[in-house]
Amino acid sequence: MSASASARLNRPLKEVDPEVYEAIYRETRRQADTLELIASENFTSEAVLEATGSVFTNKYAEGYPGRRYYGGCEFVDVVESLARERAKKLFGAEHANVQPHSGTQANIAVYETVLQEGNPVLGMNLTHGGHLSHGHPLNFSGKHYKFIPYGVRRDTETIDYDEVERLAREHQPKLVVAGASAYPRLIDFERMAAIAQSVGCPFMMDMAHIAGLVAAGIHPNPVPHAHFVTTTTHKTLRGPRSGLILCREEFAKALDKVVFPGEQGGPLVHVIAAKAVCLREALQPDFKAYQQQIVANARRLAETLASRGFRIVSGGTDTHLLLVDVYQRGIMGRDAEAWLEKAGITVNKNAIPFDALPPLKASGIRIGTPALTTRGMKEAEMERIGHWIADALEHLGDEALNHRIRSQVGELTSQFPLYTSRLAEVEAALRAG
Ligand code: DSN
Repeated sequence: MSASASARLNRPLKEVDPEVYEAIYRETRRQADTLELIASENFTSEAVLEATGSVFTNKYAEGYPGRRYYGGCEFVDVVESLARERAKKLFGAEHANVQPHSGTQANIAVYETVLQEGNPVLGMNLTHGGHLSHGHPLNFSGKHYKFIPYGVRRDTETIDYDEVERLAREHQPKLVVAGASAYPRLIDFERMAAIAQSVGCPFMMDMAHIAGLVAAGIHPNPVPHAHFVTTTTHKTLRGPRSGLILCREEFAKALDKVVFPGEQGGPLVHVIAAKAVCLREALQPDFKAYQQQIVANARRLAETLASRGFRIVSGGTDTHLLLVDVYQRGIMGRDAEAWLEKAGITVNKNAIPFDALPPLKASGIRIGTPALTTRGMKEAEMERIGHWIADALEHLGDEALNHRIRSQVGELTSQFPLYTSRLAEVEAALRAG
């Protein structure tokens, strides 16, 4: 390489693009200095970040290991095979496809594998905790298939399996989909599989939120019960932002063909490498302790908020997340989210079952513990945070109090440092000008 080409390739980001460099720095600071309680977020390891930022981003690799449409894929094959084998081992699956770029793309791939346009499908109602890609009318899923939504019971706020059974009998679906993005309770996989079987269709479980809990064996595993299991890899599983699909061998060929060439071109090999890393991390013994702590933390947070008079949807949690009915205290989810953000506490507004408010206002907030548990926080910290949330919401508009909570949040986050070497490096560079 000529000296000038080498100089061009090796210029650091802060010189090439100071605006992006600064945004990355500020985002790293934001993540480190606030309390991240968005249930679907987490902090990946430096190892995962390193793989995500690797030279595999340069590589085209359409096809699958050993059958590519490009030369130079021998090391791509290594990382994709590692990711596939680790995913199979971790979840006890017969087949894994690690190429989907996201959970939604993983779901679309399953739909395309087993459904024809317009087929009836059962999926959980978004407003009861489901996901956009489980049949929302504005989403691909709702536009191309006839999704029939099921939900939770009014009294228990847990899935109404009798309703699922009744809807299955009535609509004879070609696929039953389970899984949720705001449901704090265990899902009865056996019952859902039996319902699908009773009408002769496959059962798909989207375990995006709970994949880490499942991997650690502290949540029932859907794989023995479901024909397809989809997931994202960046939530409780703590990997890069991406997706994957597990399925039974009988569907492997058809599914692979739908993912490529059916719906994707070149896979994101750098992200597949990072998925391999996170799956290896999830196979280590300490991952189980981490996942157990996530659940213990969510429970303590729920208990603390309940002790302050906040209604917890379904009365508590079995998982990493809880839904708080803030509107019962006269506060819209939208306002709670904004006010807590000012105090350095990041949550998201969320519809609660049978919500009287539209989704952009929402009666609830969703709170999750995967990210703070990654930082090493335990029950004692959850109790403090629960009281700060209650204090802030009980005194909505009290700027002085919110400011005091923000300072205490800052003190707490500094005791649980995050991405310190990254921050130190950038801060040294900024000081040096
Ligand atoms: N948007 C994600 C969540 O926050 O749950 C699901 O895709």
